[in-house]
Amino acid sequence: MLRFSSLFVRNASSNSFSMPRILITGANGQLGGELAEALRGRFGPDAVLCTDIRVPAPSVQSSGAYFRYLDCTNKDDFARLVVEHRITHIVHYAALLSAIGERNPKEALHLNMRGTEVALEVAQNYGSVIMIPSSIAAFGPTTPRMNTPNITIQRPNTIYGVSKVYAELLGEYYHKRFGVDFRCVRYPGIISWKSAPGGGTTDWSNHAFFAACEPQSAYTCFVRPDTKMPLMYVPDCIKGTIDLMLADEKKLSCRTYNLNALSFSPDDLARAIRRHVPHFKIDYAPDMRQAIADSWPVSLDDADARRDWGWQPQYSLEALTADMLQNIMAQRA
Ligand code: AKB
Repeated sequence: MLRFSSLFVRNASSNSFSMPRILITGANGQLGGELAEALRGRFGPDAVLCTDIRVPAPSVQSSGAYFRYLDCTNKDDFARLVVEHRITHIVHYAALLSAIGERNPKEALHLNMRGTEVALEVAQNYGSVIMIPSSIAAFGPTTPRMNTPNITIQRPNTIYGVSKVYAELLGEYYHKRFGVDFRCVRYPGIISWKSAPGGGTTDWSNHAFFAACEPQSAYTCFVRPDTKMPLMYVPDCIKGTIDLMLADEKKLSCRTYNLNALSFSPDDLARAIRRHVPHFKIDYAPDMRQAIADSWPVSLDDADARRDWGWQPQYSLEALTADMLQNIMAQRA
């Protein structure tokens, strides 16, 4: 049954849409619910269709967005939703992340690669704008680690990283060869309180906050204290995603953009948390995720995103820490 009520009109001459209608795959992950909420706030209650293979996550339910089951590797099912809901924009989040991907490389290979191929095919067939976020995982041990350029060496050594390089290159190929409006941002680790991340190497940055709010206020971190990584608070991530999704195509000098915000280590974060929770304790038991973290950049050069579509993160480590702790405590009260 068609649930969306507002009319979608594509302006063929400018390739713009009077009323975006957005389908999100993998919406039950860390970011889908928050993105859906922000998009509904901007474009109205009918603007967003969340999809996943699992029952709707609490953040998706509380966003109020419509929800449909979708295995994004199934092209017919994907196309049917795009047609029935007159989708103008696809945000393709469904993927197995870095750490969980290493535990299930074949599953990651199928979901991440095939999901990307299907999403691009559907976008081509139905003229949707397609946003496929990439990641710092698309870089590897031979990439320059400080202020990593937008165009540089990309030889990742995780299956997730390989699949993200594939998504970047395939999306750019579909853009050049078939005119698909493909857009991509390389996310750093994202910190959020409404939904937890699942299976990433940057997850320590979220876990530490939730552990700090437990009565014993102690956390055992799976990477070393000095492991500095690129990180970002979720409001900046959502804003950057929407800004690129809606940016005037004429202003885009490329299709894949680095996004930088903060770089900090578990030790830096522990000190920031202790300003609010003085008895917070952290100890360290590095595991296989250390090697992944060591192969990724420390910071990214995002000058292209700043110049082309005005990217500018808002949150400092201090502001993020205060906001995270306040929200987690309020959620538990
Ligand atoms: C991960 O750690 O795998 C993700 C990412 C950086 O893409 N958070």
